[in-house]
Amino acid sequence: MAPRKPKVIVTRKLPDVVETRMRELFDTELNLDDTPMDAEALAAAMSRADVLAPTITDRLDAELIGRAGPQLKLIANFGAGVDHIDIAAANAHGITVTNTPGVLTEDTADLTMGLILASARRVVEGANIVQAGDFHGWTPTWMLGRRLRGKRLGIVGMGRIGQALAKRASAFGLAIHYHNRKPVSPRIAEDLEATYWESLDQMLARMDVVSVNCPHTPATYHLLSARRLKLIQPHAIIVNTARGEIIDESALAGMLQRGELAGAGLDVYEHEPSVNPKLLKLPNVVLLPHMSSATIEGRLDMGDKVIINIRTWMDGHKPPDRVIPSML
Ligand code: 8YV
Repeated sequence: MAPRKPKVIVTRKLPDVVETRMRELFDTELNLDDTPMDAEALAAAMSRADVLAPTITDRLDAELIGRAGPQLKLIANFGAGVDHIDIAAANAHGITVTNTPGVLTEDTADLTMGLILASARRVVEGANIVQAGDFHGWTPTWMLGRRLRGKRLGIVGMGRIGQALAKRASAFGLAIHYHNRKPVSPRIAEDLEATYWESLDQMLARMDVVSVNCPHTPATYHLLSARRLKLIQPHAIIVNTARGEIIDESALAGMLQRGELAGAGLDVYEHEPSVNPKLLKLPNVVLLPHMSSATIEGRLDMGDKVIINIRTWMDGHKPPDRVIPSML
C-alpha cells in the first residue's frame, strides 16, 4: 500500500505550475481565490494540516501556533523572511519551519538598485510629469538629480542581498560601505572593495545613500530609529527593500517632509499594507508595493524550494532550508 500523502494546506494562490506539482505530490488544499486567511481560518488549517505553506501575509504568532493540532509538523514558508512566524514557539511545539532563501536575492538586489537610481535621479517624478502632459521642453536647470558615481553607499546588513547589491552598486561607481553583526570574510570584502563599519552610527553619518538589507528581528526593530535617522546627512537618500519595521517610518516621513533627508525609495512599510499618509504626499519618495522579489522566475523558484522542503521532510530527512532561531 502506498504511504499516505501528507495533508498540505497552502494559504495563498501560488503560480499554477507550483500548485499542479503540489497536487501531484501531496494531499494539497489550495486557496484558489487567494482570499487572505484570518486567524480563525489559519487556526482551522493548522488543526488539520500536516504541513502549512504560508506566506508573509499570515501572522503565525505563539498563540496561534499553540492551537495547532499535534499532526502539524512542518511550516514550509513561501518566502525568505520569517518575521511573521514565531519560530521559537513553533520549534517548542515540535514544528519545523523552513523558508526559501537564495532564490530571491538577485531580483531583490536588482530592484534595490532600481530604487537607488529612481530616487537619486527622480525617475518616477519625471515619468509622472510626462504622463500628466506637463513636459513643455528641456531646460538646463530642470529635474536635476544627484550623480551616483563617486558617492558612498552604506549597506545595513551584508547578507546575500546586501552583497548582491554591493556588486551592482560598484558597477555604478558607488563606494561600498557596510554595517553587519560581523565583517564578511576577507575574500568577499576584497572582491567587493567593501569597508566595514562596526558602528552603525558612524557609518550613517558619512553616507550619501543608505540601503536597508537586514532581516527584521527583535534586534533590528527600529534599528534606524529617530535618533539614528538624524545622523544621516540631509543630502542623502535612504532605500528599504527589507522590512518596514526596521525604520521608524513616522520619524522618516517627518524628516523627508521637513527636507532633513533628500529622498527615499521604499518597497516595504512598517504597518503594511498601510503606508504613512505623510509619505503619500511627498514628491521626494518612490513608493513600491512590496514587489522587490516579484518576478515570475523568482516565484517559480520559491515554489520549487517549498516543494523540496516538504518532500525532504516527507522522506524522513531534515529539510534543507530549516530556519534555526540562533541564525536569525
Ligand atoms: C516575498 C519577501 O515576496 O521573501 C520575503 O521575505 O519579503 C518577499 O519578497 C514574500 O515573502 C512572499 O511570501
